[in-house]
Amino acid sequence: MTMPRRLLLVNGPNLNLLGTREPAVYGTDTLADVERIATDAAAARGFDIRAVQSNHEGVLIDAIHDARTDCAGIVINPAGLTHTSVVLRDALAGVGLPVAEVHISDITAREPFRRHSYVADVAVVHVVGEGVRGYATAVDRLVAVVTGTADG
Ligand code: DHK
Repeated sequence: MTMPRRLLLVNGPNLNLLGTREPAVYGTDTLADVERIATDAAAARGFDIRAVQSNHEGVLIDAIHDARTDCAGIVINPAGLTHTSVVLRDALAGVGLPVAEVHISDITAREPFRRHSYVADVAVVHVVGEGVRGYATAVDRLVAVVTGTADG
């Protein structure tokens, strides 16, 4: 089967509030802005994006499972589930697609409980602290991985 030129973009709990949520931490761009940034970055490389955001872990897991059939990789900001969710991590590991983990803020420089990510070691790309532009970075680097053009 030829590789699908599609990425799944997953945004976790509370990211629907982007734009008004703690703007000093997350900025004023909205979830729609984030999805457009990722879509534009993907389109520049001949990929499209299927975007999902949910405040419900099971919805995110179902979307990750569905990606097996028609996506080449997954860009995910698991939000607070980063620091709590074994089941989300297991879903990502289970589908076996390359994963890019992105965080708007620098999770290494905030409260200690944000420093651990259950997703980090199942992701091949990690982007933190670049604001919403980090989604474009994550798309660029994940496309390089899935197309075999990453320089390691
Ligand atoms: C978003 C969240 O909602 C937090 O729970 C994470 C992440 C950080 C972000 O920076 O995008 O700790």
